[in-house]
Amino acid sequence: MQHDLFDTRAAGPGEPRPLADGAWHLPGFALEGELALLAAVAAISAAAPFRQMDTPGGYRMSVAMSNAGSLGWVSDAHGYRYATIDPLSGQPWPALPECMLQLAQAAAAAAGFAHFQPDACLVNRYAPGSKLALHQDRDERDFSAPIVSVSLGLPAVFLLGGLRRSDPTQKVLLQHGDVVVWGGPARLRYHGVSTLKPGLHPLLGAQRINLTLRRAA
Ligand code: MD3
Ligand code: FE
Repeated sequence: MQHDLFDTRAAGPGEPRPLADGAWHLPGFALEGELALLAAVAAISAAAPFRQMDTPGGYRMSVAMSNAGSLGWVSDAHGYRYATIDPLSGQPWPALPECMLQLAQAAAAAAGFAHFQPDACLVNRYAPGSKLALHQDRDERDFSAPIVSVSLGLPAVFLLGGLRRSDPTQKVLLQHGDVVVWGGPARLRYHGVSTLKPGLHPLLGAQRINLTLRRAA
């Protein structure tokens, strides 16, 4: 068998790589637990089905979303907010799966953020053609907590901007199993996801799933 010393993907997760001040890319960090994560996503979406939310500006998002944890992010004609109840079911969101909590805490610690206590996991589902416009995540109470993102399925081009919407963006390819920790000065940077290209992932088929673990309250 041929091994490439410089291919961390073949050897499993390597060192966190700095993406920006406060942002750390952990390529392949979620690979070891991928099957547990996929089972957890299936359980979440069975209780709280993926749905395309409406924006206060009157658009329907192309990304379909669900949530786990004591709080879930919702958007409708009235605005964006965190809510304890899934408006679709009238029930609390499913509990944050232990495998997601463990992964998020381990990734945050590897990036230098000790004691990360997420209470929300937003689950985004991209079909080919879906995209996420440039935005800031600022509906959380405490911006000193990082956000941990986990990419599963088809690869996507992630766009990382600056603190102003007009700042230039850099492209980062996020692949199945990649984790990124966004904290400190990176926490309020604008970011988005380019239109997902068609493809078939061996485990997930024609989709990309992104988990973002957050401290919302
Ligand atoms: C940079 N999700 O759910 S994850 C989101 O791939 C979101 O679905 C994207 O943006 C996705 O809000 C990107 C990477 C990410 C998440 C949160 C961030 C990057 C971030 C917060 C601040 C800066
Ligand atoms: Fe975001």
